[in-house]
Order: sequence, then structure tokens, then C-alpha cells
Amino acid sequence: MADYQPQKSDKFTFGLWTIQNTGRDPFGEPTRGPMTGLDVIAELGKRNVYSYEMHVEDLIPVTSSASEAEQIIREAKKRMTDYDIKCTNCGSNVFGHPAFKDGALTSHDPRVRQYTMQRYLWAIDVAEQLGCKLCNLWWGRDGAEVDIAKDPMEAVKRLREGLNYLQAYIDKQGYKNFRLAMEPKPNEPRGDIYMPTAGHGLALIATLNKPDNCGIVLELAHTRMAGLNAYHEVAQVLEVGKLAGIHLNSQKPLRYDQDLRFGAEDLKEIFLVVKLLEDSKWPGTRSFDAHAYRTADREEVWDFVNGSMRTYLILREKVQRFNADAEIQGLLKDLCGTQQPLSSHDQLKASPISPDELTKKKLHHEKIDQLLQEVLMGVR
Ligand code: XUL
Ligand code: MN
Repeated sequence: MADYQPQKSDKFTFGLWTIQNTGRDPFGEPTRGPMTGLDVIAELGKRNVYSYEMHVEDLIPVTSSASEAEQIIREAKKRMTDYDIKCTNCGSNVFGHPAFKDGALTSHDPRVRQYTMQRYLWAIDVAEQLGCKLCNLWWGRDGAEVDIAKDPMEAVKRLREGLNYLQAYIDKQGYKNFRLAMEPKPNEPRGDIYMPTAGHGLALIATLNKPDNCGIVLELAHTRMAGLNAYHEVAQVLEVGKLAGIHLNSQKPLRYDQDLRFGAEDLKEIFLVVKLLEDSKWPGTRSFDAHAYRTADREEVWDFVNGSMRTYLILREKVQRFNADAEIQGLLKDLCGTQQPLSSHDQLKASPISPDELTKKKLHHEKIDQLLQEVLMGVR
């Protein structure tokens, strides 16, 4: 029996914020104490986590002096070496401070937009110092409740302008292989957030000055909050080569942002996502963006960390089992048919095709789905 122990080569990642989460919710105070970013880095490294992601403010308090910030970066680098852990995504928290109460990149106030840019430039500089090559933008406050107060076409222009401005900075600084990403989310904390799904994000990216340098960080829970199919969204972003990162977690559809531990809901759907990532040999990190239940104390947060990785490893093994199952593969082969290029338009028009004949083809959906369930339930 496999022991499902994570290895650095599994490329697991946690956001610093996921561990720092204190269990606060809109109706209740924190249920566990805070933890510094530096301590989170060390503790994750010890547990064979490959890398961490952060908002720069998770590591360096905004109120730090220049010398304090340098000291924290020095110490972070030391812990990264001591515990063999990398930084693979560094964005900025442009949603927490009340200055961002009506948006960051899309605020009407040019001073708020400039302050937002300052924060992102800082994040990009710190990322580069830590050897991190991705800055992900999650613009949680860029949305609206009072739609008449903000022109949504202007908002799209401002998001585009923001991404172009950051790209120009990366080019000016000569930061090699440094990429940007955006993370779609439909709502929360705003009533509606601009760029609610992966499709919206891809459409925005296509209009940037350097579209090839910007990808999508896709979060499964955000897709489910929109009531969409996470498997399909991941597939589409993967297929166009735009998957810059993935945030693995669980969520009951169409509810508030639950950020449940990966695997706590929707086992079949996340099996399919793991299958996609593994079968396509996607080289990115497997990042968990969730948090421990509010009922967990500081110690139990590590149960959440271990559980997330263990679930991924178990599902990865289930994928291997599924792929090696002769009966399942036989059914799939019959079901999926053979790839056949379309004949010429004239040939096609002249070919007799009987729809009644087509209807007779057996599709085995009952059987194949049951077999998948049995793999997942551990009896196959
Ligand atoms: C919020 C969310 C963020 C981003 C990072 O729902 O997913 O934690 O991943 O800013
Ligand atoms: Mn996320």
C-alpha cells in the first residue's frame, strides 16, 4: 500500500495566506492565532512542500521600513535554502485596505490606481529577488454592487491598462522569463467581480500588448461559485496553453467562497481535473488555495495541509489505475472512435449518411460512469 508521502518532485504549493488564515469570517472573530510568513515558509518546507505563493504583504508588512523589508527578504531566502522551498507566485493584496473599498485597478480615483500599481511593482521586485517568476493578479475589489456608479467598459480598459503597465515594467527592468497572470472569480468580496470566469479572462488577455506573456491562474472553487464545470474550464485554458497556475480546493456550487480542503466535495470532478493535469503532463505547480475549517486550531492547520497533498496523491494513483484498466480503456476506445479528417466539401455533400444508423451506436455511458465510480470508491 502506497504511503502517499509528498515529495518535492510532486510540486505541491500553498499560499502563505492559506496557512495564515485565522478562521475569521464575516460573522465571527478569529478562532486561531496569527503566524508570520517566515514561519509558514519553514513549516511548509519541512513537510516537503515544493514552493509557496504569496501576496508580498503576507511576508512583508506594508508598514515595514526599507531596512526591515530587506531583513525579512534576507531571512526568507535563508529559510528557502534551509528548507529547500521556492517561491513560485507573488502578487499583491490590493483588496484588504479600505483605500481599495471601491476597487484597485478599476477605481475611479487615479491616486488609488497609482497606489495599486506601486504595490504591484513592489510585488514584482520582491518576486524577482526571491527567484519567483510569476505575478498573479487577483483583483477581488474590482467589481461593483452599484452598477450605475462604474462604467463596465471603462473598467475593462483599466484592467487592460494595468496589465500592460506591469508588463512594460517587467520589460524595462529586463526581468527574464517573468510572467503575469490573472485569476478570475465571479463574486465575493464584490457583488460582481469583473472578469468572472476563465473565458472572460482569456478574452481580456487576447487584447493585451503582449498576450503571450500573460496567463490564467484558475481556481476550482471560483468556477464552481459561478456554477460552471471546473473540468471543462481547466481543459479549455490548458488547451490554449494559458494555464499559468491552478488553485486546488473544493466548494459547494453557487455559494459564498467556502475555500474547502481539496477533496472535501466533488470527488469525481476533482478526479477529472487531476487526470487532466497528469495525462497532459502539465509541468506547473499543484497549488492549494483553501483554508482549514474555522473549528481547527493552529496545530490542526497541518492536518489540512497534509490532507490536501494526500488527497492529490491518492487521486493521482486512481488516475493511474483508471488508465491501466483494460475494460475501461476498451470501452473508452469504442466510445471515442477514431480521428478522421473531414472529407472535402464536395465529397461530403455527395456522401449518403443515415441518421437512423448513427443513432444505433452504443455509448456505454451507464457502464463507464459506474466503473469510474467504482475506481473512486476503491472497489476496483
Ligand atoms: C480569493 C483567492 C485569492 C487569490 C490570491 O478567492 O483565490 O486568495 O488566490 O490573491
Ligand atoms: Mn485563489
